[in-house]
Amino acid sequence: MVVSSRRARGLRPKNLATAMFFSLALRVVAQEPLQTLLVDLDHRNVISLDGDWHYLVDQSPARALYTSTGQLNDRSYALNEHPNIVGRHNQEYDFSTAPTLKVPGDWNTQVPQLFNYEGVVWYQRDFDFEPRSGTRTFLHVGAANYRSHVWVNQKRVCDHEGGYTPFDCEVTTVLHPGSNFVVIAVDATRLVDGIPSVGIDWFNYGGLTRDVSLVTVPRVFIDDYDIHLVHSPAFDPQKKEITGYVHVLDAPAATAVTIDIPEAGAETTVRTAADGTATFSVNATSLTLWSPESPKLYKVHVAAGDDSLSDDIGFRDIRVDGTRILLNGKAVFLQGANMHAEAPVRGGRAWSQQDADTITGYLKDLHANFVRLAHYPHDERMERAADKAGIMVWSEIPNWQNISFDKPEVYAKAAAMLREMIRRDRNKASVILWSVSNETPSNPSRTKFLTDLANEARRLDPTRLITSAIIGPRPNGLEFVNNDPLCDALDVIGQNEYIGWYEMTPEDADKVHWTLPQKPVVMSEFGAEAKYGNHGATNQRWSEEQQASVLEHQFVMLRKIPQLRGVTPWILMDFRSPTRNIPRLQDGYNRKGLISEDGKKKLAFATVQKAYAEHFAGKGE
Ligand code: GCB
Repeated sequence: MVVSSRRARGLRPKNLATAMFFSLALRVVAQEPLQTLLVDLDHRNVISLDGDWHYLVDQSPARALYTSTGQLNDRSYALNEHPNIVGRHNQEYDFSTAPTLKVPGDWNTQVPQLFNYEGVVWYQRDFDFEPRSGTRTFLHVGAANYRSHVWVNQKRVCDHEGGYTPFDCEVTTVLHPGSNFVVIAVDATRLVDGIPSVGIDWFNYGGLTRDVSLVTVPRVFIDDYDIHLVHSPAFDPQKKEITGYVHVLDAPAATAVTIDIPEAGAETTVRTAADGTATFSVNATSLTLWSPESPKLYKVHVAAGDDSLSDDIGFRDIRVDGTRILLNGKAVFLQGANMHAEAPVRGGRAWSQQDADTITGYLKDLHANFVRLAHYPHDERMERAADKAGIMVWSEIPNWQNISFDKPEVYAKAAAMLREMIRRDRNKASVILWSVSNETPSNPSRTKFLTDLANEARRLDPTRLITSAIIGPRPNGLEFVNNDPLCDALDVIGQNEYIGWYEMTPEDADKVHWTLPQKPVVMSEFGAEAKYGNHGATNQRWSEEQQASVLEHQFVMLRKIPQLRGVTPWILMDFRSPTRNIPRLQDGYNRKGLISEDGKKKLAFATVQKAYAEHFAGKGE
């Protein structure tokens, strides 16, 4: 979500008490509706700003970022002035001689002293630029965790809250020919009213964690589109119609927009309405639908005025029929795994093509056709890789466990993150599920918050299914009954449980009985921890044998759930979590991975692999 800097600058506290209040208020920035967000950035010609950035650490209370009265300070490091060694001594920072961090990348795994650092880091780099008349330029940040404040040539161009979605800052009027500079303050401080909130079971990697680039577009340009297979009330395999919209920002009414998909024999030209949107529908005479068996992607060309771009898009139909999930009209069972955006082997936040390819490779090896990207949107390369590999995706916003559900401003943040996630990924065939939350405690304000969010997701994208991972309630003996009212708002129920690890014995699973809503259910988390190489009996905690045994018993239980349509064990790979501190067993990692963080497969990998190869985990109908 991009937040107006005017709003932040407008705060005028009078005394220290008010200053404290405003300082807190700044941490709960009021949200604006989504501002420009360029889609398909990875297919545009950009000037990459990846590479070495100078950095300075601004330890709490972040005296360079905030003034003594709690306002955001536009006149400190943001000015990027150099120290006055000879004359009056008033600048005690200098980016040009400061050390560097690689962008993209978290700061935690690059600088040992910053490993546990969760405050503010200032980034700076110079770049050359030649403005072209009749164009607009945006600074695009793929993701920065958690809040960002961006200045270009000393002028604040935007502020953003949210660690896992992209944002664009318009910089057209602040750039000049020749050398320019950008300063970004990234604040990874956890916030009670943030999303996620303060308590999380993953590593709070800070920094410019995804690509940063400059993108120049014509003055009137394509900022958004949605190009999908027609979603009629009933799926008709003969109806090969592609439909959607293209939005052209600042387009005069009746601007011509062309959508061309040569390989599908589909081409049409339509005209924008007054709001810049051009809706279209075109018959695609020859169209192979996207599926895990045949992940066909088509080159799609979109053009309007002086702007044009291409994308690789798959076309498929996903819907629910009673308790079944239908992909292109056929019942499908989702065999998957959870995954955090953690880089295999290298460690740290995942962002590279190699990271995405390695993770996709693990999933293919597992015979998976599905992945739950927990608990926040991952790097776009991951969805692109899933599109190509034929892996269906559950994508989630970080409404994790305890969130300030009673606060309208927090709802605004969640809604903005949802919109940013959907906008970035709505043209990816692999994405079939939007998840609004994970394991939130049931109460009226939470249920209203998440129901509203689910409805918002459905309004924005009626072609996909809406889900959430539900936890509890506590079992009554061997009876597990899900009567969470949030389920009414969902198309597919995600159900988490840890029988055999946090509760009961692994064998108890064989006798457990589930009562679940009459909707398709994905068992979205289950599993146990094991340290790779730690061998022992099946009843020995932390052994690979026990982890495998827990999963075997899980499959016995899962097969008996009539409406089970998918499984995603927790989790594909061990991941860093600062709260997991048992020496020698955890050492800062959640060890429920089927694979260790350095890429070694535990016995449980083979257990799941076999279940998937034999389609033992469950059936599509
Ligand atoms: C859960 C959470 C997940 C944790 C996992 C665990 O229920 O959804 O984020 O990491 O359990 O390992 O405890």
